[in-house]
Amino acid sequence: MGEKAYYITTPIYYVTDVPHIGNAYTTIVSDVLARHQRQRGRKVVFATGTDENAIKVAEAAQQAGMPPKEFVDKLAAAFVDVWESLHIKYDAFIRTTEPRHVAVVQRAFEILRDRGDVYKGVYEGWYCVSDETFFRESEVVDGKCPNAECRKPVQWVQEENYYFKLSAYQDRLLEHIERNPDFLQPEFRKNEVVSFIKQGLQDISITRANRGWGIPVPGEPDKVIYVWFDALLNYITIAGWESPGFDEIWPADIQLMGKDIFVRFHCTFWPAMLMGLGVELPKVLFGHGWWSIEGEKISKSKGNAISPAALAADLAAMSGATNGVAIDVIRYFVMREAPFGVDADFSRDSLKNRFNSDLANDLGNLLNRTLSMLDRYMDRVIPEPVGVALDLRSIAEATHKEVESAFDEFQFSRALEAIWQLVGAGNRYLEDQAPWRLHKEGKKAELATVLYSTLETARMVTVMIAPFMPEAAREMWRQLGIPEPLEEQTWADAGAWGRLAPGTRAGAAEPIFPRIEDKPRKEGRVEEQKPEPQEHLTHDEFKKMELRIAEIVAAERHPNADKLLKLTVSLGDERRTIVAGIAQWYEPDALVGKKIVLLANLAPATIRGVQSQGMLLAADVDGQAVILTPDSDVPSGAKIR
Ligand code: ME8
Repeated sequence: MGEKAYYITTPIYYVTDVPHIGNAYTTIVSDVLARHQRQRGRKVVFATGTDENAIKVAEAAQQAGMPPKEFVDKLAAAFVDVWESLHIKYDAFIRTTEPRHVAVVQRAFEILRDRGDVYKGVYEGWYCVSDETFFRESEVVDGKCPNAECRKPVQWVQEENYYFKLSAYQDRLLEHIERNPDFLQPEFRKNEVVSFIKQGLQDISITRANRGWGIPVPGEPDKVIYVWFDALLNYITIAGWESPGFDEIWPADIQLMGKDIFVRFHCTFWPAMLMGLGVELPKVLFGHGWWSIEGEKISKSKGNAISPAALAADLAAMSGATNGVAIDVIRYFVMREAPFGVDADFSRDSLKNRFNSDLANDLGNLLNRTLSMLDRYMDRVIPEPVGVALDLRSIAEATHKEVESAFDEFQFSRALEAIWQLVGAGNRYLEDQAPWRLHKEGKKAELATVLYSTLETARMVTVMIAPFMPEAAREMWRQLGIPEPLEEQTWADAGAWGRLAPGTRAGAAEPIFPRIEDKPRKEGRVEEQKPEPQEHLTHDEFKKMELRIAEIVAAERHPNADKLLKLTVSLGDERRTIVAGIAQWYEPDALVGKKIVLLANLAPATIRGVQSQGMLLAADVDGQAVILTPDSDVPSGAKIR
């Protein structure tokens, strides 16, 4: 037998519409996990697909005025395209209308019928087409679906149908859950499952009258197989059930889904079906939380079922990042914003904040500043370090272990937090070691160690974040100038300090995550003030001063004066050059990225041949200048009042 693959599944999505950020979420998480496991050297089978035989799919086709087959072909192709655009690299894609799947479903039906697990009866009860779920009378709420995410009217159904003997599996299910503590995750949802099962399981109708769409019951073409019986089996169709090699894929190592389809379908019906078929149960079923958008439920009727690609396009336009990087930012955001398992909200503000602080500032700075210094001081050639930055090295090694254990516990946001602590440590190290000073003082050996250590940190970070942001990581890798392809880097490489080869030439430093700048806010109305006593500045006089926050985007020594620096500052929507007399206390490289207070409407003046359009404010501490910076992140251009 070959090596058992690490098998990851997503739900297969109904092809009623193109994917939105909600479906994209489960698929992104699965992709991140798959990429990480590939780095760990596992053979991975990551599967996703489309659920096409549902009544609601046929209804959606009708509404679109298309024959159902044509409709599902079109939408399945749209799913494939969207996944590709989101950098999803699956190993298998299944459509439930494929003959290989139809054969599995019919065969499973026959086996269970032969065993007596499937029997004929008359079904009379409520059905929700939107959720494709049967409900008991006691569950229906005012004639509506009891699922809080749905609440659509239910229909009364009366048909001769086949039933699956779910009730017979109650005790075995509870026993399996008890004996396998990792089977259902997160822990808090397991309790929900246990109490649902303990309430008593009823047999479940698994056929419907054939209305021209679905998988026919073998030998009874007037009936089709219930879509959930059909859909759940996709997971073993992909693995090649009853074919040689099945054991090399099945059981699934983790099956991921939202909480909406966790308890009833994946934790009850599915394992009972597998028990009936004599197939091993999956190792882990994970029911994650629910995303809302700007505090509201995602729904087509509200028009907020945003496509992730549209969100990325907005982000790219706002920041100037490439589209591919913007996609990765969306991936990063959903993985970082909430611990895996709990509900979360998607808001454009929080996306923008995370982009600016985590990516443009923290990660961007680590790479960009270091590469610019490498360019200026060492002609971009990675130096041979003389010593080892012991603290940084031990933080990097500890981070590597922590990320690995976070992945093993499916705590992806914790993995990212750990990586960002390393990014922060790298940035602090740079500040503390002040390579610009080492350069000035001619301390070549120390400078080599500092730049090498920071770049080595950036290398390790790049490999660790590659599963989350594959394209951005590739761009970082390119700038680091490492010749071996990023895709070939193993998880061990990510944790092994010292792999960065001295002597290689890095690329030019180009910002991968350009900061999103807000337009300065419009001035509000200022209330009338009483005249101030003469010796003070009047309010009107103060009002004349235009004090604003600006970001230093470039800094260099003044060509004609030792004590002056020439700074390029950004006010959000404009850039200016200013000349500041702070060269004795500040190195130009240490200033880039800092926010300052600028007197913006000072008359322009030419100082030693360079025109200065404003004045930087600094405190005078015993004759030494200390520049003023805002206490928290303030957009460039913001007015000071
Ligand atoms: O239920 N937040 O398909 P579906 C988080 N075909 N996740 C969300 C989400 C949200 N707001 N909206 C959707 C089906 N999802 C069946 C599955 S499997 C054998 C059959 C994700 O198209 C989440 O994974 O309604 C949820 O479980 C799934 O999409 C539902 O997709």
